[in-house]
Amino acid sequence: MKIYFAGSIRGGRDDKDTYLQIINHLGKYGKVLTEHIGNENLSSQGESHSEDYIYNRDMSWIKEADVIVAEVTQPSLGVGYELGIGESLGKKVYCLYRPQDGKKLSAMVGGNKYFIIKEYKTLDDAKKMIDGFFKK
Ligand code: 6IA
Repeated sequence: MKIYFAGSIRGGRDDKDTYLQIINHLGKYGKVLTEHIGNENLSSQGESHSEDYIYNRDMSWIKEADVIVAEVTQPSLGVGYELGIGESLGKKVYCLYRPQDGKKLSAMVGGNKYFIIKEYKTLDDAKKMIDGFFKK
């Protein structure tokens, strides 16, 4: 099982610890192609590769992936784009969202019935949701 995990980079790195924990948990179910997203040293400037290298590598990983799992709490253009590509390629797309006061998930994600969207409060909840998804 190849898993493409998507999480904000230039959109902001506030949730990087959560990404790391989710990535580690996803590792129980398959190979996470995008382990670098949880890297605590990866800043909002991203990796030190060229932009086109990153774009082409990520696009080929999405094509290769069996499933896309995204943490969508921190709004990110890149994550939104990846979700849309995942849908157009017919990939399963599973989104985890942590509701926050005064903020709302983009309607282009929240309103799209193609995506499986799960709201969580704690990391333990998120892990249980992931278990439920992969054990089906
Ligand atoms: O718009 P964002 O940067 O928040 O988009 C984040 C999403 O796009 C992640 O899910 C990644 O899969 C992908 N992505 C975007 N930028 C990068 C990146 N470096 N490195 C790895 N994945 C990325 C960005 C820039 C760097 C050359 C300085």
